[in-house]
Amino acid sequence: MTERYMKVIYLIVAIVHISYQQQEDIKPEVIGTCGGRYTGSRSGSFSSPGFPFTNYNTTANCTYEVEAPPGYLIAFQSTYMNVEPVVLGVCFDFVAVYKTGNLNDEPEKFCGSSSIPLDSTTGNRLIVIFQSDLTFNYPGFVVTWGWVDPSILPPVLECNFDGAIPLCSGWTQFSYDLFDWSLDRARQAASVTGIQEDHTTGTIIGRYAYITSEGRNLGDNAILLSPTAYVNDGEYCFNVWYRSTGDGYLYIIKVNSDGSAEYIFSSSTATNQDWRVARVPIPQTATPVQIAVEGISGSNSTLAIDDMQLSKGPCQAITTSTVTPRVSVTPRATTTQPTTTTEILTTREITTEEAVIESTTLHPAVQHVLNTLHSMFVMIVEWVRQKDY
Ligand SMILES: [Ca+2]
Ligand SMILES: [Ca+2]
Repeated sequence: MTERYMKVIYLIVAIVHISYQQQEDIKPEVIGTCGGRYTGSRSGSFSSPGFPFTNYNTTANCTYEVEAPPGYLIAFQSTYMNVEPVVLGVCFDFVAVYKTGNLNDEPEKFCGSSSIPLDSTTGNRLIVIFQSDLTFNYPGFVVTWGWVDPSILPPVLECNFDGAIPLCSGWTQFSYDLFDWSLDRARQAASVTGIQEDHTTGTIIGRYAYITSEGRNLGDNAILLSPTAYVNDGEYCFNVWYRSTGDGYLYIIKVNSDGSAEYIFSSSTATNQDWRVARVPIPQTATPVQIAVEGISGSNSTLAIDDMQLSKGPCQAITTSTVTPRVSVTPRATTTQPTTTTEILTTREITTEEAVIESTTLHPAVQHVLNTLHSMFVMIVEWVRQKDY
């Protein structure tokens, strides 16, 4: 038997195996209906007509509506998806998801076997519309949902942007900066950032946070602020993966409980095709701290971040077979002078030249942001403190 012949046999076996698996796939125990309104229970599922016993019918047009009390959000995802596959970019049968609960907004459409990833509504209402055309009926879909009260979620010190709610509990878009980080799935963000996959999952479904210089002025800043963290029981380490092009900046700032801000990491070197990790030691302190991740727009720049984490213990080096240069970071002027040495590491081989972070010569616009930023932190920390009393 030739190698080529073997390959054909192997392919046939593989295809038969895959078809068998598809026939035998386990369907959730949900009885399908054409539409429905769900208001009374905290969680549930709905499914296409005929499910799980028969394929859905032709010309179905079914509206499913979930409503939670005001202030709640609705987390949802598909737990089964087998609808007529996309042909030449068109979903002839489809599941349309209206995250805003408003039929005037553009829905996200799903068909074939591409599942609806874990997501959440923007308000207390979810609308899903299922439509089939005149031909080719398939088993259908199941969507599972649950109410979320964002006000009672405990703050977390790590964030990969991949939960139902992209910005993790306790993290905030700082109010006194000039714009916000965008939080999108890679498949949406890629058209502006060119970054096709997130760091967490390495897929187009995964989310990351990003800024670009498009429509921004040089030096415009966007800040994500962590929840209050207690680092009084030893040294901690803050990690963030980042990827950048052009002339923007990434800064990591430790905000102390007295309102002072220390710039503890800076990067102005484009990583281009690499996700790189910044690992920044957070020394033990008696009073709580917050970590701010600040992106500054250049004249033509993109900056993405993913997998932020504040964890107990000293910063670990990544074990690689390649050189992992240590780089001293010169903090920006006008701030408290930390004596932190930050390790910039990459998982693939890099030259020392690539990894060197230059002490930054700042554009006047950037300098202006810096000069005002410290007082902004004092303001916000004071505000948070007053709110606590
Ligand atoms: Ca069809
Ligand atoms: Ca992610």
